[in-house]
Amino acid sequence: MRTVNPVLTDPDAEGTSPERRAVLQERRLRGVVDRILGAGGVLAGRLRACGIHSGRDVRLDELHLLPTLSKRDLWDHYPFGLRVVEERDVVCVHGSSGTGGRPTLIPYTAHDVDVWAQVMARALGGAGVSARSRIHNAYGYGLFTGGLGVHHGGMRLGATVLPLSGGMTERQVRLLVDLRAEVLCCTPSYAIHLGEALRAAGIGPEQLGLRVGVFGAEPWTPEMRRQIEELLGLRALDIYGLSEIIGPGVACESLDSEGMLNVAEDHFYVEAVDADGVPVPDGTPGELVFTTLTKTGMPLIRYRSGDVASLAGPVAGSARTLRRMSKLLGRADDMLVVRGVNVYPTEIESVLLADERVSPHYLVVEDRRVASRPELWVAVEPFADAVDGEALQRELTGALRERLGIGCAVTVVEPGVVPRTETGKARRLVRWSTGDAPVPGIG
Ligand code: DLL
Repeated sequence: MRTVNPVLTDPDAEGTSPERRAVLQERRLRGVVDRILGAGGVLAGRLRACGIHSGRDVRLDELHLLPTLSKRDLWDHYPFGLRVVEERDVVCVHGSSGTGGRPTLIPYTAHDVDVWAQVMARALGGAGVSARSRIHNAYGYGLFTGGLGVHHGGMRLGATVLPLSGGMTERQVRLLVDLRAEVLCCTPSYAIHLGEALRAAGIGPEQLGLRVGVFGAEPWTPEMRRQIEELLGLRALDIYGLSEIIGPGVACESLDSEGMLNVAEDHFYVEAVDADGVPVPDGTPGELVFTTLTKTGMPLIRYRSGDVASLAGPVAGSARTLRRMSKLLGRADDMLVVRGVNVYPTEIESVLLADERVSPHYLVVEDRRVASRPELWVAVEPFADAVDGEALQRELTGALRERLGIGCAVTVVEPGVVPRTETGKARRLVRWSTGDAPVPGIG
């Protein structure tokens, strides 16, 4: 296979040898442990309980022996109980609305924002973005880290950021045509929404200047990638992150990373672990656990992300030496158990969108109205009204049984029936225990 020689935005960080990086990681790990202990809060108490009284007591190759933190710890100490700096050192707060209406808030220092800008600049640089590029940024601006994360990184690169935020699709269509941005940043579901709006307005990809898209914040499959690339005429790359760690830029696919995402592991040390928290070998899916090596506002040691992916080394022979993670398989808590078979919604998406007739508007419904007999429903919208719904239903049911081993009830619904998101993250999975069907026509 041809080796691409990438242009690295930050060659010292992205291209150093793994051995030298490990030395840096360990030094930074000791530094962050000292900062946490010095602050003397909840996190310091946890470390002391494990016999750690100084940064010198930790080693990178023994990090996996420390206990993990999870979202529960953030909720228990809401809003800022895990902060390790004085309030006056906090320059902004981000977070996510979270599930069950419980927000997670993250305090950032100026140093944290600087690290964020750095990793986002690298991520965009790996997608071929340069000081000459225009970035159409349709990630939401707000507490959500998508909008401002891309904004910081784009500005750091010297590119021109167009801060569209989410929504007001008509205006976005207009500006995509008028300003001919080369780079589109938004959630993959909004990329589809924009693409469909462009198509409805009779605007083809050739009338746009788009070359590359950096899409993330929600799960999406290679099949969805194909649809986005076709709709918008660009190369679609995946970006991953979570506000607890920094936001987007924790990991990002580059033009040369062969479908996996380069982890900014000089700032965020990554492990993939099994259900007991024990690291799994490269190539085996596990829950991603992150340790922030340079954060100062709210550093986290061994934070369980809930996200499932596998890890790998760099592409052989590449100048980029960072470890990589696969596209996300799903969230540990999104795993569905259908009559004994474990399956993630993304695996269902792969089967659905491999069928040319199926649009990316679908919803998986886990029907738990009878707790002892959970059922799985999949509502799909075809691209056109003219599709033979019954045949499609039969064939998709067969494909899901054959490829994933699951029996579920596929329902083909009218175009426009599956709820859309104009802003924010698409909802692909609904758990249904009482009340009306989440989509008409199922149940
Ligand atoms: O979603 C940060 C982000 C913004 C990433 C823009 C990429 C682009 P949160 O709102 O805190 O942060 O949500 C984090 O979203 O734990 C994953 O479950 C999911 N997620 C993020 N990126 C991806 C991705 C931002 N590329 C949670 N693929 C994470 C799948 C993703 N899921």
